[in-house]
Amino acid sequence: MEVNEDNIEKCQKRIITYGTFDLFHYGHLRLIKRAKALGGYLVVAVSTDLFNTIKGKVCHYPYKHRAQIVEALKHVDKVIPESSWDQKVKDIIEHDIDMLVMGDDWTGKFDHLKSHCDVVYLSRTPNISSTIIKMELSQS
Ligand code: C2G
Repeated sequence: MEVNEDNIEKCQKRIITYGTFDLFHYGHLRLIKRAKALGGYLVVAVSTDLFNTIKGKVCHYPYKHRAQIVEALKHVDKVIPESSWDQKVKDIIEHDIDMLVMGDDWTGKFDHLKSHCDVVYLSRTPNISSTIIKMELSQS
């Protein structure tokens, strides 16, 4: 994006998003692309294997592989581990975040962070999830 007086503010916005990103799919990609489009720098916090246990999520792939896939995306500037529900304020401060972006299945859940940064919920991509993929594969 060419930087000029009209979009300099937008270019510099620093965005963060959080997720498991198991069996990386189109819904994950659309979220990441739209999050990046809201600013100029995107941090993605990928849930660790231990944190997924706390979240009650069973992952097909380990953190190392899930993080490497996210890190390889051209839209992503930095990947950090997400190991607890409570790290978001520290992350926002440490990475100088202007905006937290999540899918709207999380609507309202992170409004308490609005005193630290903007909070935006984007529409979830319908009919795709790691769970649906697993179900479809098990039936094929
Ligand atoms: N997502 C989406 N469309 C889908 C599936 C997921 O937009 N069809 C979004 C989710 O809303 C989320 C991101 O992609 O913003 C990652 O989704 P998951 O990997 O399922 O992450 P989740 O288990 O929701 O973890 O602290 C927050 C949690 O770590 C979020």
